[in-house]
Amino acid sequence: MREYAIILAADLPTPEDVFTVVREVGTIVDGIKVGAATLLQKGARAIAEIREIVGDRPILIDLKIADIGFYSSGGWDGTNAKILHALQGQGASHVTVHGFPGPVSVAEAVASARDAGIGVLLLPLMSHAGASLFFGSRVEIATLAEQVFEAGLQLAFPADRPCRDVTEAILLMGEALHVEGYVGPATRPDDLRRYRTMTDKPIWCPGFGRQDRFGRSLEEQFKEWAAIVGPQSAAIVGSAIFKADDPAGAASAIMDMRDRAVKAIES
Ligand code: 3DU
Repeated sequence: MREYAIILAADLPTPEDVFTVVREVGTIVDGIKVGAATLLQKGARAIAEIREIVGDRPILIDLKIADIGFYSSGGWDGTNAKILHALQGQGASHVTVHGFPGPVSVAEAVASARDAGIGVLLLPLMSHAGASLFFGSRVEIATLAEQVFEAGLQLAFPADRPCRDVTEAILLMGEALHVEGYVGPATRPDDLRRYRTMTDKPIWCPGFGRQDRFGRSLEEQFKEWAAIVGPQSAAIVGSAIFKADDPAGAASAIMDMRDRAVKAIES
């Protein structure tokens, strides 16, 4: 995948609207994010149809999977495995998975996604207002280690790394379980900095434009995002592209903003 990728969140009300914008913008941007609403309406075949338009660009399926993991002698047999099995062979490259259901749920998602040839992006925090209410709750590293042990998993955590809250516990779990990357809020630059102290993996960031709460322009947001997360990253952009009068023009302008932000870092 391209460094500093721009991913279109194709969150439109009908599959027809989704395909109109993907045809218009899908080869300008670096990848597409497909939501649960589109899959509910059109079925998993929507992924194959988008794949035909965008070639080998990444397609992220944003299901935010948060169900049980269950391991028996026959292997992983919880609901997460069933969801990921249903995605296998459809053309998805990445899927989003929640971390708060705990290590067994995430371990099942990572193992099942790997079997399906799909990369897991874990969510340690979200971009919307109020998201830190629960994600910011205190968790001690000893509690995390105890729960992992009780679940029968063998995971190694860095001995010198304290854990402050749910967000950090999910990041520690993601590193120990070898997820492919994370979703991180472009609306919370301080938290993105915190992610970068804990992982070198790709961070895919939603929250550009309408979700910004600092009064930054899109250009300023891209500059800050690129400087914090570095090349192993993606910006997930939805309404700033598809709600524009000219989505193709808006997408091209955003690609230019990204290029200027990267240039500013490199110069
Ligand atoms: O605000 P936008 O229109 O650019 O859309 C953002 C997209 O990113 C949307 O699909 C939403 O479901 C997703 N997302 C977040 O906004 C925040 C998260 O923490 C995770 C995903």
